Amino acid sequence: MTDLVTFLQQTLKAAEEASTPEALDEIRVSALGKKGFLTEQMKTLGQLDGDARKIQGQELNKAKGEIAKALDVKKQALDAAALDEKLKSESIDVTLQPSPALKGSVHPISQTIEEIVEIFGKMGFNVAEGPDIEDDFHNFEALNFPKGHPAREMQDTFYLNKTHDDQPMVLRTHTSPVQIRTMLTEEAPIRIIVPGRTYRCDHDATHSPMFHQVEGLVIEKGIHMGHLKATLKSFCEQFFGVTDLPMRFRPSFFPFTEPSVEVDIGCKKTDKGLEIGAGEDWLEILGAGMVHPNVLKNCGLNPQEHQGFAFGVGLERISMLKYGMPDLRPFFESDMRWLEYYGFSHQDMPSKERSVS
Ligand code: 2U9
Repeated sequence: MTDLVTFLQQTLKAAEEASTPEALDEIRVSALGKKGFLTEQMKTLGQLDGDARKIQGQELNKAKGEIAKALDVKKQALDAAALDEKLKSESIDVTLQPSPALKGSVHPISQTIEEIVEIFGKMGFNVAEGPDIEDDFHNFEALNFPKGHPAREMQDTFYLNKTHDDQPMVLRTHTSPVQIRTMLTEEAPIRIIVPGRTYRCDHDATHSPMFHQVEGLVIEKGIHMGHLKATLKSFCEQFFGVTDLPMRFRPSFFPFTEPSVEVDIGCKKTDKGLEIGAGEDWLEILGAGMVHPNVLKNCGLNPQEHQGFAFGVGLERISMLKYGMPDLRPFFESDMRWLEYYGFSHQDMPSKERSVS
């Protein structure tokens, strides 16, 4: 008993005098730890009998409680003193320059979309948008891709589990379903461009499973290939900033246009890079054609009465050509260093005051 009283007094005194949290921990371990004094005392209770065991047990528990409380009180006092000290030593220098605000930049894809919207806006085109998840009718059927037609395989498709009206749902493989929706709901004349995300099951150094397109559609009475060529020439000259840009229209095939063309611009490939508008080389930049009569019929138009042209361009590809970007992959990696290097400031964005809605 005397041992316990002495131990308790000494421990409470040590706790009171402790000057660091580490010192308090040491006291806690030597008194209350697994091999601490009080724990060892508890183990000897079994050797006592009856009342003696009961009294000694109560004394030990009381001592434990007092020590634990003293340690907690001291811990709080030490913590408060440490905080006081820290606050006193830390002063704020109000004369320091504020750290510069983080400035974002415009992603090259957004910049390119804005530039294209600006150019076509001046030619009287409106911007149309639609859903990324489409049904089979709008993505394929209406665009003259009949079921089981091998042309569907030209566009490796992401199919979703969901169906709508028993039709498979897909991630749109092109922005063309938006043109179908527009033709089904709006009267001719129609002049739209459709920028947006598109998806194909394809992933390598030059293909990303998600990429961007801008497609265009004009539906008007008497529209012909001459209008298509003039529109695309004007677009390419403005976009690449080259007058009298050499252009080549090569016959091609798409299910939704007839005749169809692939369009090249003249360029020169040098050690230093690509010079657009000069030289003997050709670079493919877009596809186009006259809207197929079946597509017009699928949208309730009479091909004898209405004609139209359409075109499609891959945004990553023409951004890379225009801004000399060597690799497709960083477009979607969100690496801030790439964005700082290739991104645009908001001042570079074309005017927001334009004729498109
Ligand atoms: C409707 C009718 C016709 C859109 C067209 C292309 C040709 C074309 C490619 C360019 C690069 C896709 O991203 S890419 O791989 N596109 O070559 N697109 S004609 O024709 C349409 C669209 C909608 C109703």
